[in-house]
Amino acid sequence: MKQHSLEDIRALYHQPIFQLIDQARSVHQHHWHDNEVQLCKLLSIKTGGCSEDCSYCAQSAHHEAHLPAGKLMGCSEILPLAQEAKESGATRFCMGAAWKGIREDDPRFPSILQTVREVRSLGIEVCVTLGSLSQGAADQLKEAGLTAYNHNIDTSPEFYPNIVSTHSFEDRLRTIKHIQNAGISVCCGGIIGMGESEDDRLRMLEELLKFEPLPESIPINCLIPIEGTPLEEQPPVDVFDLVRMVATTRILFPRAKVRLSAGRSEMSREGQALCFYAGANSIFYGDRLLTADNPGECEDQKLLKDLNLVPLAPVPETALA
Ligand code: SAM
Ligand code: DTB
Ligand code: SF4
Repeated sequence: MKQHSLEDIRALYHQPIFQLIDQARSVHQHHWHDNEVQLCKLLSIKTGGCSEDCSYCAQSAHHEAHLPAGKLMGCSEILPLAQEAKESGATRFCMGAAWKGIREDDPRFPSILQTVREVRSLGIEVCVTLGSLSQGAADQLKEAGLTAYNHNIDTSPEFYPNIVSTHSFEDRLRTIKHIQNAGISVCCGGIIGMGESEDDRLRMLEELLKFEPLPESIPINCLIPIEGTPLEEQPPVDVFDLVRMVATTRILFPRAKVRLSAGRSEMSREGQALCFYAGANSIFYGDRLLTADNPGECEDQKLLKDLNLVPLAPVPETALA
């Protein structure tokens, strides 16, 4: 496969924007049905009280206006919500926990495994994001039928210490290795708008290109500035910077789902349409992300309909087995 240097990535990103979008569109059309968008439903199964100090996060116990720690939701509470998500047209159910991480000997782990097994048996893709994972935990999640694990690198390795001090970029890579070793698809991307430079954004893509195998999905989040966090005053991301980021990601990762993630509530319909045109083919669907607002289902259904986009089918049962 062709190797891309940082210089190449910069050249891609900085070309005239219509040229960049044309190139991304052509890659997208070559690899995907260009009218399909995956709808993923998110659920926070354990909210708040997190030991980590990620400066963007509403769930960190380090910040002034942090959310109180909740308890882990049980399988019987989660299952009807997953069923509802499926009925509403979502083809992936993603569950997030505000944890530093989890090990296979944690007393809460069996409940997670049961939830993964049962949600999976609904015939919907299952993704979890639980923080760092030991190899044993990753292997057991695979066995339970997990489709993908979300663990973002969030930014460049150089900028990472500016946003988190309680774990390192290398810790993130170690967990990703465990997921890959277990044979689980990796969902990994980042956030733009935290005060990082353009080069930090591109360095993040360069790091993702080193993954073996490459990420199956790449969430591009725009920072949602949360009151009471150190990043509360960050200015919004310029929509054309986001479009450039989406298009560059599409070109570099032709087979990945590029997920237009946090921040859509603050985006115009036109801005989102341009992101779909430039190669984004997945969204979080439903009026809530983990703790923050997201456009409601009606609004998204209308947007998809107006753009003649249709939901992407889940990967077939046989491919998940
Ligand atoms: N605790 C786990 C972890 O850190 O991997 C899982 C949950 S964490 C909330 C998942 C991801 O959500 C983060 O890596 C980050 O990319 C994204 N995220 C969290 N807060 C955000 C915010 N305010 N704006 C945009 N993205 C955010
Ligand atoms: C990802 O990259 N974005 C989602 C999902 N993975 C877990 C989370 C976005 C969180 C936005 C802030 C909140 O809801 O608290
Ligand atoms: Fe905790 Fe994840 Fe939020 Fe960091 S991003 S504070 S690890 S929930």
